Amino acid sequence: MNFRRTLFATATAAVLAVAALPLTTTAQTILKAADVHPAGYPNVVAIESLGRKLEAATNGKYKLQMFPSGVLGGEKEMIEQTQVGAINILRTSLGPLGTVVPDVQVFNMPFVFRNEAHMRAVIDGPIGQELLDKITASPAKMVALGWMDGGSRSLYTKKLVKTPADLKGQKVRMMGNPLFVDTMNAMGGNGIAMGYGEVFSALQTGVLDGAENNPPSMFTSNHYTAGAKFYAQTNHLIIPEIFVMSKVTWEKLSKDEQALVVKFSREAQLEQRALWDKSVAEYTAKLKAAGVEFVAVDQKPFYDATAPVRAKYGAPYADLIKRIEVTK
Ligand code: GTR
Repeated sequence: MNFRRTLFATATAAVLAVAALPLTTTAQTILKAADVHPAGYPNVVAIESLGRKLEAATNGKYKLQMFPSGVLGGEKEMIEQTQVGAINILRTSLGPLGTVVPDVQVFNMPFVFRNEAHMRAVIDGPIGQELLDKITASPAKMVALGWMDGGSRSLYTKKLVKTPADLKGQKVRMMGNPLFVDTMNAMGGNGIAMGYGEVFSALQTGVLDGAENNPPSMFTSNHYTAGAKFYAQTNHLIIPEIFVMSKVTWEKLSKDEQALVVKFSREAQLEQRALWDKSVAEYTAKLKAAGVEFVAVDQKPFYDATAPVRAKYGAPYADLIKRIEVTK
């Protein structure tokens, strides 16, 4: 065999080998997803499933890479990164989103929902879809993909709190949004806006006397090991959570790919809800086993004390609030 023939045969084999490679090794786009919660948390698990389904349905054209535990920053910073397309898919509370999309503030108001079932009925109905559409249509540069459950937020403090008077002088961490600082101040304490990732050391060093959250977050953030041993069931905030895609990313998808994202988002929402209910029970039990005392409190004084917050933030949305109230 002469040299030129060998060379030709080798080159042909190489071309054929490349042609036979599966699509996954050609142009794969990594979708960066981010969450403040750790791996294994319901919200993180559900977004990872969405990613796996999208990868399979597009023959590996898209692959989701999850950045959990706030490694890309707090929710405020992650929202900013999503707006410019540095994060492609973000799961966040509506809390910090309220400073960017004012229309979501109604959902951030204390005691706007009677209970979690009421909140679910609202987000599952026309109001929920309208709000997702408003976020997408706003200048926030995000496409709202779906809702997630965040349960009810209650107070956890180093000293037992049962009434607004017990909160006097207590420095309590709230999410970064003036509405929440106003809420804590109205409830009787001193609201301090702070990123989720800073709360643990602030509790340890005494910068904070307490914080507020749902049981899965209280457990997975380890806040209960930093001295906050009393969980007073005020249920003052029932804030749904959301997951969004950066508009920069969305606009690069074909219509078919967008339809796949919508379909898998719907499934992710349902998956998270099922996991959420289990995780609340599981983490409540773990907190109790670790010595956290769950204390039933009368919500009425906290509800009454926060009326001015609802009046202030709800004023431009009177019709929407009425529709929420009558939702069964
Ligand atoms: C959690 C919520 C997070 C984040 C966090 C916080 O319950 O899932 O998205 O908002 O609370 O308090 O910052």
